[in-house]
Amino acid sequence: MKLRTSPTSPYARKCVIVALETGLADRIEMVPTSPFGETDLPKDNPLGKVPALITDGGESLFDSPVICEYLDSLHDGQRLVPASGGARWAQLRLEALADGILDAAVAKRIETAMRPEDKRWPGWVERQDKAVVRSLDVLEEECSGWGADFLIGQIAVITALDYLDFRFKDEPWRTGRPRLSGWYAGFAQRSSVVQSAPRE
Ligand SMILES: N[C@@H](CCC(=O)N[C@@H](CS)C(=O)NCC(=O)O)C(=O)O
Repeated sequence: MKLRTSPTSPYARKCVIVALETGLADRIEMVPTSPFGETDLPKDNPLGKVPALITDGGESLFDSPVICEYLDSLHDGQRLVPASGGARWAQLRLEALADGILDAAVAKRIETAMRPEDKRWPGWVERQDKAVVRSLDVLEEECSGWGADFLIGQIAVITALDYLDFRFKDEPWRTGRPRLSGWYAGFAQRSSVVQSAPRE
């Protein structure tokens, strides 16, 4: 398999963490791809985004939740995406919330770091900020119930929190969120998390 990925993409990082957690990393060749540079990425993902996975059968899969669930179907260990029941919906909901934080943070990053200054829209950045704050507050309320779980939802959460540290380190998400900070500290040194840390 091949994973088209960029070392700063948090969505691709979710897939890398899943690959490491499930023991599949050795079966995946990483193909560095810059979605904003000159690239043939659309042949594997018409949306022009990373990550994209090319399976051993030559098919391409895209969108990190789809890739993560596909990888999770290839091993015999504990499922990171529960197959059914309440546990499945709880994990998919948590993944969606964390991915939504990423969507808002990435939109803000594009607006503030890439869009020409005279074309920026402060109201749009404010809207993304509010979405991030509301979602972090929900995580603060809910994280005490996660126990020792490190499933797809928690993988997405740690990826989102690390992305905030990586791109917005002057806007500390830990302030006023002691439980989420404690949860993060407990998992940040996990091998798959350390190995997949974003690199500029
Ligand atoms: N929903 C997608 C989002 C992927 C995404 O937005 N990736 C960014 C890199 S972090 C990208 O390739 N952006 C290029 C673009 O939006 O054109 C996923 O979960 O895989």
